[in-house]
Amino acid sequence: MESNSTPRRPVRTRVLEGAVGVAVGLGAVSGSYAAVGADPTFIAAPVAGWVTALTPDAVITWAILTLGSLGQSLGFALALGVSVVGVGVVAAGSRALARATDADPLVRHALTVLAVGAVTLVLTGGLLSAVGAALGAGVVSLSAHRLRPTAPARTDRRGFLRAVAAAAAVTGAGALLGTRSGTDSATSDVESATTGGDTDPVVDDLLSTASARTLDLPDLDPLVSREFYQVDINSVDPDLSVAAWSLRLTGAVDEPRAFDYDELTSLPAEHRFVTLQCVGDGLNGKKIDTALWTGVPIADLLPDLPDECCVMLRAADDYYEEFPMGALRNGFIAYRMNGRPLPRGHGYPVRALIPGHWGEINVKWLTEIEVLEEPVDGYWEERGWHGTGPVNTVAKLHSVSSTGDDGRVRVGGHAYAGTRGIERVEVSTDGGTSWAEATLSEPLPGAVDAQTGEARREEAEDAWRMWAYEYAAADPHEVVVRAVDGTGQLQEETERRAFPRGPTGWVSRRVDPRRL
Ligand SMILES: Nc1nc2c(c(=O)[nH]1)N[C@H]1C(S)=C(S)[C@@H](COP(=O)(O)O)O[C@H]1N2
Ligand SMILES: [Mo]
Repeated sequence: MESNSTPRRPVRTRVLEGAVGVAVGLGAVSGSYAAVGADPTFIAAPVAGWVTALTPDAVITWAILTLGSLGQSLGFALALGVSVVGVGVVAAGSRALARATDADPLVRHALTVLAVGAVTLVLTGGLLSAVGAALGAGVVSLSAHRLRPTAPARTDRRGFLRAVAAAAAVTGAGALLGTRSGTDSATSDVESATTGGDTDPVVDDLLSTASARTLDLPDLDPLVSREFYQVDINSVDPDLSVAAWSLRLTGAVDEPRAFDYDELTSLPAEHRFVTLQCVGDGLNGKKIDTALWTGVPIADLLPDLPDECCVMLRAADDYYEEFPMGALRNGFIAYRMNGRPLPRGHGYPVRALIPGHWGEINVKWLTEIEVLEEPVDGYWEERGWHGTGPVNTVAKLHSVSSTGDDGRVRVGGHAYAGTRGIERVEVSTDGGTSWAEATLSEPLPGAVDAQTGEARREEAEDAWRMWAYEYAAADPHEVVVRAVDGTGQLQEETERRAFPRGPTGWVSRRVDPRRL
């Protein structure tokens, strides 16, 4: 037996013990994942929150612009690593403590398991997650150090190898179990909405109209996106229950109020096609999509909003965005998407849709509408963005193909100008010297009363259109596109990057007809 009077332990032993600690950490993180899946109580979720909070804003902005969703994955990978090492240090520390007190092998394990469980519980507030972490840690710790009373307290190479094997096994099992339990409650797939069989005939009708008005070009999303982009500040999204959810009206109001989910959904509902675009989108990027949303207009939910300058929307992920009251008055509170409950990643159970404005104020997991007397900065504005305003006008170019007829080229894409609408799209096939008008898809239908199916507007007030243009060309040339919005204003030509007010410029692309 060792005692605490033995001051020096061989370096090799200490290295092996540290490595076993990390393996125990891996077991704990995997155990937590096996128990709760991609849930906010998964141990890496709060750690990811700190990683984001401690990362300088300039780095976050750079990551959004240059790495896109890869940046988010890297951030989460870093959080996983920090969690593994952090729990590993706790495990190794508790073991060292047990050794110093000459505890017997069973007590040493128990102390490690308890320490890991307690730390996980404190970090996540999730009992199930803590139990999973403790079990995962226990399995690895037991593999490294056998329970026999005669077992040496020292970690040897064979113990270390057993720990690595156990950690690998627990990680594999965790990945399998956790991924199964952590799947989204709903999906934004239009396919599954339309083939679900239990969908609303009014919704079916609107989605069929959208598909009939879609211009059929290769590589292009239809008018209702097949997959909707997702951008938010979370590595693990909130997982809210309808029963516990409520929407509070607070701040500069005569009387604060709250609505629960039943109250909200018992109000007359409306279906609306709405496009969202992220202010961090690339000029010809794809962080722009359209869906059919069901919900309640703010004007029906809160007809008597006070005459203050602004509002702050707050959400369950501690996200907050401020913008003018006028924009909220035209807003919409959505709880269904393409005929299905709002998917978790898009704000389940309820999100805001603010016509014509950048995605960032379309707050997901919405819990509070705070009326303000003075403007203040929201989450992204505190980080240098100015993303609360109306979107810029843009025509994207995502489809270039040969029509099949010799020497004929067809180009196309989507065009969007928020509530200003698209008047026309112009295409140049000579680098911007001469321009021709593209064909536009018919506008999507306007808002529809969900009960009666009656139209409340003729055309969607905040949705993209598709454009297409066909021409003859034999030699390489440069295609440029630009949109004119519903007020007659031409899309801004000066190229500017997304930060801080959204990208501007005309999309152009070199086309070689011989390579199509
Ligand atoms: N609660 C919450 N709402 C949010 C965000 C967020 O991080 N948290 N991100 C915003 C941003 S920047 C955009 S572009 C849109 C994206 O909506 P989507 O993920 O449904 O496409 O959500 C907005 N709403
Ligand atoms: Mo965004």
